[in-house]
Amino acid sequence: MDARYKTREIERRSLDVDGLKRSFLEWLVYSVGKDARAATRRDWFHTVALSVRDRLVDRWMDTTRRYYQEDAKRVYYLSLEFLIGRLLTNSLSNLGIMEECRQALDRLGLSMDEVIDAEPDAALGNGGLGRLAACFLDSMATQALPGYGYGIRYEFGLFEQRFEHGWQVEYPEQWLQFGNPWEFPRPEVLYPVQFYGRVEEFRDSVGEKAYRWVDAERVLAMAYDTPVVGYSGETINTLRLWSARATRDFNFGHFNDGAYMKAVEQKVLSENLSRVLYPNDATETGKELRFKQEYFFTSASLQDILRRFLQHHNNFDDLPSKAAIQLNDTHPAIGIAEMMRLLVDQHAVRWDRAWDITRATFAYTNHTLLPEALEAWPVRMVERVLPRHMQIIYEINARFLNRSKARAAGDNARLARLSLIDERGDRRVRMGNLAFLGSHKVNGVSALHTDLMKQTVFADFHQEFPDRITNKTNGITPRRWLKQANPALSELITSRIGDGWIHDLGQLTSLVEKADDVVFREEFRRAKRKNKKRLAAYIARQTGVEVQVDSIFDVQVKRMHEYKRQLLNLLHAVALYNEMRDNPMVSWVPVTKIFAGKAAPSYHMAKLIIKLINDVAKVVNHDPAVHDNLKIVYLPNYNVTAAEIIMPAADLSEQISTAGLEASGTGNMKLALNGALTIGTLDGANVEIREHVGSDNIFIFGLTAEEVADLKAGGGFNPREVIASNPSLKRALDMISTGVFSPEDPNRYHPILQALTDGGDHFLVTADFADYCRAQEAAMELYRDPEEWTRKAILNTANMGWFSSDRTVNEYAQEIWEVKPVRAVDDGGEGFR
Ligand code: OX2
Repeated sequence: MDARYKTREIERRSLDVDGLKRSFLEWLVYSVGKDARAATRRDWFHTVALSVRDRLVDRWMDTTRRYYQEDAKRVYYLSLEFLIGRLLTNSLSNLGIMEECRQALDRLGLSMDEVIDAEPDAALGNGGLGRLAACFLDSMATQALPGYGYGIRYEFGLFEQRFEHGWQVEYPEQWLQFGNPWEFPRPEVLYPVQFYGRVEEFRDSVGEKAYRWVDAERVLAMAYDTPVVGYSGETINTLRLWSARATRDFNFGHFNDGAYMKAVEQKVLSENLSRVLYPNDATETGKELRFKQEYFFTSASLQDILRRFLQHHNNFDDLPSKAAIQLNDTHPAIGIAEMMRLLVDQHAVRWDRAWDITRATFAYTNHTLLPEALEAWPVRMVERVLPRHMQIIYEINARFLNRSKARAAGDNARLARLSLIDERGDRRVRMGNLAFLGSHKVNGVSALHTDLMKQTVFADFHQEFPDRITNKTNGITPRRWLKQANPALSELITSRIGDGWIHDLGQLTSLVEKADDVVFREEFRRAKRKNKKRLAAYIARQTGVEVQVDSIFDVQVKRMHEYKRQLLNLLHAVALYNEMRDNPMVSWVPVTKIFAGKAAPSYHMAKLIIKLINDVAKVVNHDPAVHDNLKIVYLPNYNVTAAEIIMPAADLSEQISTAGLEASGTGNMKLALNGALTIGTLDGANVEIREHVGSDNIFIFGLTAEEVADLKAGGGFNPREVIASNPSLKRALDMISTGVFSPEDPNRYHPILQALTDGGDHFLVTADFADYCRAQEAAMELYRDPEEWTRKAILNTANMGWFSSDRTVNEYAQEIWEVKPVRAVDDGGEGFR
């Protein structure tokens, strides 16, 4: 071997400080093309990322080879969203070379924090659903499960949120502008995806009726691969994202008739498919481009999955024992029809067999019961965009309804509900029903949500298929959400119980007894305080507001949505503001209300609530009468990177959705794991958090899901009466409606007041207000006793181990996917730690 190549080879693998430093310098010069004097922070980030990437590639290829050689059963996680965030700290930390890297940079006179800060935040998702997908990737790799993520490589991720005069304004998020050092373009991994055209019927070789999809437009899907580093670096899985490329099969007719430019233009437009992430969280837009995105990435992924399968097999009967396909919500549900098309039309598999194979391969996760989020595409559009799929959906439906008819015994209403087609109004394809029918397992994301699925949206399907619905309560990765985000607490924990918790979070229960240890409590408080200082500095930088580190950091960070009830939190803030002004002699517990979260650009009510929070903040933060005992801040542009600073610093975690409407929540888990006490309703995973941390260590308030359902069934309630009987609520609402917070436009908030009164207060803000205030008072009272507060905070951290996404992913692996870990054979200690 060439000697020079050999030294590079060694350098490439070396994980010590000198080796890292040498490789940084080499990368800077030979790949980034700068010398150390001219290099910017961004150049250094690229340099470091590329050097780290070098150290992944061998392990990555080993992993892929291992799966291939063992012909392991793979899991394919199909998701329109992966909310990844930054990857540098994640890679360094999972490889165990964080300190070495810091020192190597130090020797070059560089600050590691600045290098880390130069990485853009990959926001290829909206919120919980996309972040869950990213946590699952981490957990699959950590547990050596052969898991692949499949999605879209959006050129523009979730918009950047800025505030202009307190209003949310959206800016494009150009995360790829300076290149992405983590991805490997695969120009040779290219699949055609078709749209439009028509279906032709013909007779196959044995004289049976068959169909072909002709005259369609074609787009190409090109793969970009990102390595997914598991903890310890033993297993490195793949996230494969598709980018749209125009085909080059020009119609030569166009050249002759002078329409060349038009033809090219058309081709260029086809690349819009992977241009931008739709910015709606748990609501659908019903746009054709969105439907095409869904089919685009699903079709490319299935073609890729079948290609991989066919390398080893020629009998599709084996597919379910070699591939599990998980549908992250209904976004990839068209995959059911696509799999049928690929099997029946392209591989000549008989319908019944194809259906059994499809169902045994697919599983579907439902993430919400909100009616506005249940996808239903107009039949006319599906027919036009995917004519063959529409036929296939009709065929699936006909066979299913035929079978069910016998059991339904003339109950036509029931058959209408089971149908894949909603016949009311303009006919629509119900993607949830398609996903349910085409899957062998269907799961909810918390115990309560799964029960409600059985009772509500999927009640009829649950009767038809009583074994199909199963619960898989969400989880979060402890690597990113404790080890990386909260070094202060991580180090404290490791100093007492070792570092086994990083891959086995249940070990945190050993901390339970430490809750009674004064010294440990003191250290726990010190770690929290350090994190609060870091957040206070961040708040000052982002908003200019100075907050007291000793105040309660009362945190509500999540998408802005009426059902999440940021408005309830804000009304409490106004009530508290009034009380503080009325009673200046009382020694108030200082409170900092911290909000963050984006609103969908077309969700006017959500944007108005953001403006209201900013308006109230302006008044309260400048009022000398409250003596700085109350501050309100709205942090702009909430994303994974911001969450990593916020979660570790919170004292109080706001999880206050109208019961029955938040499927699970995962921010609730991140906050409690980092030692925040939850104030929340019995909704989503809050119910299970209470079971784990103990009802003494959580503030529960409000109507239960059952009470909410009964209230609605009984015709609702009268919010005006509730308001009239609660002076503090009435006063807060009066102030908002008379323009105390918006003197320049006193009527600005009438839509909000309208919704709370004549609108019927759909989300029960007024109904839960009094009990919420009671719970807030209890929290403030407890905060006066730091020892007792800390004891409860420790018990939260100690008992949150069950909420690791390792546990969640294991449940999926065993009960839905039937996949097993594929571990590396011992490499004689040469590999990563
Ligand atoms: C979210 C749900 O709203 C949230 O409760 C859940 O924790 C998260 O998914 C992960 O399961 N879009 N986002 C969600 O649902 C949909 C649809």
